[in-house]
Amino acid sequence: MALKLYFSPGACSFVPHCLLELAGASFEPVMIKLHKGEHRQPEFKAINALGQVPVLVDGERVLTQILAITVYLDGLFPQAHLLPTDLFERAQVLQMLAWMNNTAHPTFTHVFRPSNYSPDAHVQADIKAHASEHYRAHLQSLDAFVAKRLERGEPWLAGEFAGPLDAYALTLCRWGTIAGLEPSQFPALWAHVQAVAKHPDIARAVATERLVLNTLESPPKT
Ligand SMILES: N[C@@H](CCC(=O)N[C@@H](CS)C(=O)NCC(=O)O)C(=O)O
Repeated sequence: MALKLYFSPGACSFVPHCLLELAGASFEPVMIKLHKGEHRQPEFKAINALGQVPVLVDGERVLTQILAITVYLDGLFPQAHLLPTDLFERAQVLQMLAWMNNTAHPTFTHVFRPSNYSPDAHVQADIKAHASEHYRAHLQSLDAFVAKRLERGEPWLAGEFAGPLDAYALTLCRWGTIAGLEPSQFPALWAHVQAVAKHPDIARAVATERLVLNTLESPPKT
């Protein structure tokens, strides 16, 4: 199997990166440096016209979007239990994954890259301030979600097996620190993120991407 993952350290591509590690997949990680604009180069745009990571390549097949990649990897590696097999539980995990991907994530993009939304520096400052408050509220919701899920006595957000929700929770919490949000204000989330980073498979992805969980303690790596 010739799997390739186009990723950028610290970006949302961390989620499929963790899934590949959790699945024990043999894959080639291909680093795209977003801060150097490599995602806007014609070579990369020929692979993903949207100019975004992650991109999963399986031989001749090219797949983008974290939700789609998650479902695909779950099908390729059923032994890894990346998604629950019970239909309703599976839909619930995808429901939360969709919220992370289509609500929390784009809010952070407004904080991190307000220039995507206006060329005017004053407007950008307003966008950033407003989105930061929204992002704090999203992390509070995520904190409540984590606390509720872990109340069930299972170690990971989908139950017995670590998966996409755990990896995305780590990413969103880490991005919070880039937005200036001290992670200890989200106690259940922050405790879980630290446990997620210690999962032996996820720890490999953390090491490859050289991620610091709380960037307020050292310079951010985006
Ligand atoms: N909904 C997309 C989001 C992808 C995305 O926003 N990727 C970011 C990195 S976290 C990116 O490549 N940004 C570069 C850009 O949009 O210019 C997915 O699930 O893959």
